[in-house]
Amino acid sequence: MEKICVLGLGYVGLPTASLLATKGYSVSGIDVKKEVVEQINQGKVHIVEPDLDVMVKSAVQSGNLKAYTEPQPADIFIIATPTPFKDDNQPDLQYVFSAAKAISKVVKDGDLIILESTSPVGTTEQVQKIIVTECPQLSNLHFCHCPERVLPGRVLHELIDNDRVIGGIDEQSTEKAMEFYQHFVRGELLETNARTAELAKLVENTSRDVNIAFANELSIVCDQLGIDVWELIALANRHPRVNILRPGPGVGGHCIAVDPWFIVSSAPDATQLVQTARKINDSKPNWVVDRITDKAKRFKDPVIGCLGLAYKPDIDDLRESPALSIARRLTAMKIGKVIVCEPNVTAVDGLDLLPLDTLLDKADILVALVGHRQFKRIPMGRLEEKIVLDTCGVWR
Ligand code: SAJ
Repeated sequence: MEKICVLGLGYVGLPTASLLATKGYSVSGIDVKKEVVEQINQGKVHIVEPDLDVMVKSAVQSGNLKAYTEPQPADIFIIATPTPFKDDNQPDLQYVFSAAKAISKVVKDGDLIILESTSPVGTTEQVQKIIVTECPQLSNLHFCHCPERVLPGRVLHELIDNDRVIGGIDEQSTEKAMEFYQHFVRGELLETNARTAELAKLVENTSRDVNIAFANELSIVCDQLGIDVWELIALANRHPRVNILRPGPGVGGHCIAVDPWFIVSSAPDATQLVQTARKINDSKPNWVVDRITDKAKRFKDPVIGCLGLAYKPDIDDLRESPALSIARRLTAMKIGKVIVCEPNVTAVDGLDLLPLDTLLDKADILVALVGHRQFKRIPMGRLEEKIVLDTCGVWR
């Protein structure tokens, strides 16, 4: 069976490496962080994902998965390093490019290099250029983009069951990658070229961003016109070909708020809609803070209770969370006492976290920021005599 080398042992790389190891492949997992490598070699995990601990442990115990800080020779290399963006909204590809450089040291003729990291159009070709320049003696290398599409919290299930887009830089590369993925993916494998595969992934998340921006804009329109946005959307969605998404306090997480910028950076003049959607979603937390400030003016010393900090319901992930940024801004503004309930997190620096019951007793103004299931169960009687601002439709 082929040897696999997975570069980047994060939310995508580690589940992929351990899944392949349990399927019988001999897998080396590479990470630049020494402590991550040591932990994995002891069969332990450094990220929270259902059932991943069990899979990594059995992969390591079977001898099929071993972690290193430097790439090992293999037949197939999978790059799953992060692709963040810089302050000027330009993609930061340094981790992908350094993975490509590292692969150059061990790659041989016949090998397949797969880029799974979400990347701007043309990145797979750039990876090819780096490796071919470093290894002029090699003449038969294959390159492919196969974007990851997994939802945090369901990664192990979605790695197997999702359909996958597979785009090689030439037909032979696509064929080789198709043959590999068919060993462990139950979903359909969809053949294309590398540039289309790159844009397809970006477009999936951008489509959501644009549609959420529309819902967010509607919530502002409705606020001005005195119309209930939830009732409005429910009515409009009864049309058989309309499906408006849900407004919220903004868009968080590390994908949907990032990927549209990768399209903008490649085609700045042709992406007015995408850029406007980003601006609308990024400015929604400000709008929420302004609404709360207005309401706080009615009190001398208001207690503002924030419900939720995570970037979406029923998870503990605070990355790029609009709820967290709203709670922090309100605290810094000192317009009253800010208290917070986040059932999935024990403590957050600089914020006063309280149990739900205590928060409900104390708050004059109640701001629902995340639709956690605990909040949905709050009896309506507990909301009486409070000013309630439901930014995400918890009780709808
Ligand atoms: N949100 C709304 N209104 C909605 C839906 C979502 O305001 O109607 C907000 C959420 O509250 C959250 C943000 O958008 O702040 C993003 O949440 P999400 O659940 O839509 O997406 P992520 O970022 O957790 O995961 C996405 C997934 N992409 C899609 O659903 C198209 C996942 O499949 C991708 O693999 C992942 O991004 C990624 O890595 O790109």
